[in-house]
Amino acid sequence: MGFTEKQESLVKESWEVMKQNVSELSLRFFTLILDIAPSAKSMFSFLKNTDEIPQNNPKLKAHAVKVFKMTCESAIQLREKGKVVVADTTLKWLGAVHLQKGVIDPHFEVVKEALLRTVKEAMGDKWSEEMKGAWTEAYDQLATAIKDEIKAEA
Ligand code: HEM
Ligand code: ISQ
Repeated sequence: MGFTEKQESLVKESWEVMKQNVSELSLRFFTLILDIAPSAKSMFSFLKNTDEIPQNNPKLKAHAVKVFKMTCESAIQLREKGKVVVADTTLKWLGAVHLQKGVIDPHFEVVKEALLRTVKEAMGDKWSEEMKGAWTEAYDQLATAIKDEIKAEA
């Protein structure tokens, strides 16, 4: 529960580093999702009719960046407001999108694993158990909010 100042700074710090390399990391993040759960591929509209993960797909990049950013920003809001808040959109809308795409609870574990591995690879020496804990907490809070919304709308 909760999100400490230290955790917030760890998430912010890693996001600052990852920002510089966001195209590559977005692709890596998505590749990891499909490595862990190949069947998830068919859910993504931007991958329909392609056999491979497009190496330079602007839609894929934009989506993946949003997910990264949202996790980071909602972590910050979590400290400031004490609840999950997402920018540009609403949790209701996020719930609706994921419900419609057939996203279920176990998928969230897949995305979590892929996210943590992406951050780990990106941070290299700076990666620590504490940083892992911070990203885990940030992601779990956001994931729980989306899952609750999916359940409310289903
Ligand atoms: C769409 C975020 C978890 C699959 C989206 C969109 C956002 C988002 C922002 C809308 C993208 C856009 O229209 O620009 C998140 C966040 C997650 C999460 C923050 C976790 C905290 C998941 C999981 C899955 C998933 C677990 C299942 C593997 C999808 C799919 C779409 C989508 C299939 C629709 C993409 C399309 O074809 O247009 N997600 N997502 N998401 N998400 Fe997630
Ligand atoms: C949407 N939701 C979750 C994860 C994603 C990764 C890449 C592109 C879109 C995504």
